[in-house]
Amino acid sequence: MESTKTEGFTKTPGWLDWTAGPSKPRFKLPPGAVDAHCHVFGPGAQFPYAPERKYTPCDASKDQLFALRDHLGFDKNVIVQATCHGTDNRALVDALLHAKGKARGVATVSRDVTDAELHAMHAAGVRATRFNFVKRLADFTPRDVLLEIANRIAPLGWHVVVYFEAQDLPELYGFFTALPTTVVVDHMGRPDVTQPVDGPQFGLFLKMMREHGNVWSKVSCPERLSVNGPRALKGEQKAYQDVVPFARHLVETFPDRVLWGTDWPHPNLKDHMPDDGLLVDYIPQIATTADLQRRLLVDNPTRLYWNT
Ligand code: 0GY
Repeated sequence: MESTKTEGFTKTPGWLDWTAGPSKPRFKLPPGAVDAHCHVFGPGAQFPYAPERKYTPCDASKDQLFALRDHLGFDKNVIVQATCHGTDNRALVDALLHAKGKARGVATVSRDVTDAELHAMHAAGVRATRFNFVKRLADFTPRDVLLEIANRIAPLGWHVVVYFEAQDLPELYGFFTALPTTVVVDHMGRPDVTQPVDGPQFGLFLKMMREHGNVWSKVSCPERLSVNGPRALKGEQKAYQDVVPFARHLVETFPDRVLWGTDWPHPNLKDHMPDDGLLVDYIPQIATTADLQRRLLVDNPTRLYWNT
């Protein structure tokens, strides 16, 4: 696998490219394991980045993603539309159509998407739409528009994936818990891991999961949430120790509503680019038994994304 350039576009200054030649994980993934959060970027020459994007990444193609999948030992991918492609889902759909049934997708759609477009995306393997509330990544969309979209996609059996910062959850809580579909939260709602697991911030997230059985969480992105991550990377068993209690608590409390993904090619990381092999080796720290690992990596994503 080779890291790439971005043909025809100028990368955001300071952009960290994904790691070429990741290590082989020591942790052997169970058969049928799904990387349930990853992206494709372009290639920009074929699938141009959206004019409204907030960053320009390095290219990360479907073939490079599939090579990573095989190298790490995953069976399948859930590819999530990244904000650098806006509501133009062509790169995502192209990847799905070339995945031989081994990928499903999370698209981003606007209110003027047609029923025919939704059905075509469904046929390609899209099973969800993503609402992004992270202000550095996406412009504000009114809640009534998002609700309208949720009501359009619900009859297809799709769900909604949401991405937000923990400090915004109090304001978003009512909206999330009124959505008519399953709601999957990216990266545990981005907790501040210097605060306690049983403190008020993560407590609100736990309350949402406890009281709303349709809410799921990705226990992904320790490299994004960790404060001491880069240093911890030197000892793989201890990698991202400060994030472990949060993810492990979710896996053990809600074993049937958690998902895990690499987040390859890791957009917008500032300090370090993780070795995806070491990220896989983080999994047994948060899912400590074979049963929890199978639910997290196989049963849950298969039920959510491959049931139709
Ligand atoms: C992630 C995280 C990020 C980016 C996006 O769609 C995106 O651009 O989700 C981020 O910058 O935190 O899940 O890939």
